Amino acid sequence: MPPEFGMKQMKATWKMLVPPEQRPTKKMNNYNIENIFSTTLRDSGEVALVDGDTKQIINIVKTGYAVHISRLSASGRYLFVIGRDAKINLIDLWMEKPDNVAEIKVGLEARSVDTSKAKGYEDKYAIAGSYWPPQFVLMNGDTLEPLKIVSTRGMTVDTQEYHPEPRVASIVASHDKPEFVVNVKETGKILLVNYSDLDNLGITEINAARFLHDGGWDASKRYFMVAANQSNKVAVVDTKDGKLESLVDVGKIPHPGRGANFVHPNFGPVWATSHLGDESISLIGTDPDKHKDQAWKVVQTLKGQGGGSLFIKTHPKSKNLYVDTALNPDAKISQSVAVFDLQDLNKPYQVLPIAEWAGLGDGAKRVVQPEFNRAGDEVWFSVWNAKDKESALVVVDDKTLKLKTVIKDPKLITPTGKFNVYNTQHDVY
Ligand code: DHE
Repeated sequence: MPPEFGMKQMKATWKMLVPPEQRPTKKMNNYNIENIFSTTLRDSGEVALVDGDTKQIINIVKTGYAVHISRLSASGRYLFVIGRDAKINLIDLWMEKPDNVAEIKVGLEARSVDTSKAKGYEDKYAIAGSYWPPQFVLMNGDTLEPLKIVSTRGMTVDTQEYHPEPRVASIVASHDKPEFVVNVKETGKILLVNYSDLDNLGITEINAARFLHDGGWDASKRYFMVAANQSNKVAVVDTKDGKLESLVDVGKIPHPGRGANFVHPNFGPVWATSHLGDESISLIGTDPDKHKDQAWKVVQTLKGQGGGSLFIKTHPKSKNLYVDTALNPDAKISQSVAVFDLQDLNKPYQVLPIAEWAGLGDGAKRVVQPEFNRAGDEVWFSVWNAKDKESALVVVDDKTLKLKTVIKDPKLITPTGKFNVYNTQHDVY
């Protein structure tokens, strides 16, 4: 059994590199910070901050081991990065050269981090969930000082047996209420953690389904849609009423990332997920007011290039839906993406040979995680190669589906996730 990791251990790892009073009082650089892409460099334990306007690397910032995701504070000033080793880095984007200002280790293994987004709590708190120990911790938003740790050990949702190590998967902050949505994988419970009073913490425990993993908001940001991956379901939580809205059967092992929201030509607003286990893309109706009959039902299933899909993406200004197949065993499929026309979903998808466009040498060259720029007119892909091989970022013009730019640099080692500041801050997807 690995050791526990409580307040004492967390405090011992907590480093304040630049205290808040020594930080800038206004933005000290000329970057358009809303269009910076925090790019995971998985195997070098760093993020590359890439200027979305000039396509230049602003800084390479040291982070945790096998760094995983980035999230933004409500104001867009602070960037939070978490590694698999449960190390969190707090990066201040107002600095002349954005860099780390604080760090902490919150456990031995972790995947998720987010920050308080509700009115009156902007930039106030951060939260991180860990795989080990099974717990989440609330921290000060501008210092990472750990404030409160909550264990997630408990009973499973179905057979109601004790689970000693239910891992914390995705966490998302409500924009409307002082609440974090915390998804506990093995117990299948979704916790709505109200952070308005840390001493009398209110937690609403919602029964969903086992194996909760990744997810995102519907377009209205009222409903959180989360994959219960090995259950082949998507759980829908109504964060306004604080209850489970529905459990929707989808394809095999849904893996949405944060999913994709768009207006279906016949069925109104939908949220979409692709799958690891099959080639399907499930479109779920999300508008119970105006499209009651379609709400929380799979209204259409698209057929993509194959299984092994990790991420799917569109943008409110885009007419395209991009579906990667990064883990498909066929190199032709893992090195390209499918693009569906949102105005005519019955049209065959187009295939963009992203890895070929990157013009790299040999290697796996998996094409992973589409991410839009601030304007919503470019979509960025990582071409993820091994650590000792060349990788790249490929930028595609969303209107023409033509190659716009290839970003290459010896420092871009194993790029995977990319987090556009504005889109991540406002949950635009
Ligand atoms: Fe991830 C999100 C867990 C492997 C890239 N990944 C997530 C989330 C979880 C998770 C719980 C949701 C976080 C949130 O929203 O708060 N990931 C895991 C694993 O347990 C798993 C399967 C195995 C592991 O050893 O970690 C795993 N993930 C990977 C990868 O191998 C990926 C493809 C490459 C990498 O960088 O490690 C990868 N995961 C990502 C990315 C996101 C993510 C890019 C965020 C997507 C987004 O658009 O928000």
